[in-house]
Amino acid sequence: APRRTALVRAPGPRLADGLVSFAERRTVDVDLARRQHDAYTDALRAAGWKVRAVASADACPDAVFVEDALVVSGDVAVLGRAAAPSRAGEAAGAERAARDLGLRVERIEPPGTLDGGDVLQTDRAVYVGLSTRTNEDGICQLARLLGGRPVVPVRVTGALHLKSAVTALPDGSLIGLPDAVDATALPCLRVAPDPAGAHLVVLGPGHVLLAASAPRTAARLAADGLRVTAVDISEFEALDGCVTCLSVLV
Ligand code: CIR
Repeated sequence: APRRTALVRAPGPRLADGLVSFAERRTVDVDLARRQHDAYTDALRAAGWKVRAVASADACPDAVFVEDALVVSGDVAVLGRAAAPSRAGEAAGAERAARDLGLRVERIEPPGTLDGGDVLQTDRAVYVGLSTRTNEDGICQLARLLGGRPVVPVRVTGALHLKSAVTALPDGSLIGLPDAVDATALPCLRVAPDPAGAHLVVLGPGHVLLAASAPRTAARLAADGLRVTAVDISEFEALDGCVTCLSVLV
């Protein structure tokens, strides 16, 4: 039976010190971020997901972006390897959470680096961003560990991670910002009408979670017949985060 567990990690006390490479640096309101995180997990619960907390990593400001620490495919959890030194301490809690779920744990070894935010899984393929965070060696290791699933590297130039620019709809088709990536590797990429992008989480059949910053995309997807839940994640977007990075759906 499919598990329906969402792993999340609550924002830590140092959230406002998180890394910023693309967003314009501004002060992060940590209390507001906590409320936004609560609303995000409420949306997951309302869609039927059992929310489980990953142990906190309070020394790591970016630990809330839990999807970067592990990639789950079937019964395997691959622990990422952070290129950003300040994020190295996030792996231990992610590993414990994966073991608690009964997953087989594998890891990306040096010199490989890989953030889960670069790993976009569809039924057809696993697209992996070649980014400032994920290198070729990390992609090759992931391909071996996922044993036989087709892995397609995608160069990412205009975003932090592949999934900050491109995600998949419930039918597996791709949507996002073609100018932020090498779109030649991405078949039939639908252009998201919101300049901020349109990363989304598939909550269930025909149901997607979108950031409130993508209202035009939300309207179009609703017109297509999808059920759209929108959440305001402004304080995470200020730290280059998006809806995908706040959870790992197992
Ligand atoms: C970082 O730069 O690592 C964090 N401030 C943001 C990580 C966002 N993660 C994601 O999109 N998967």
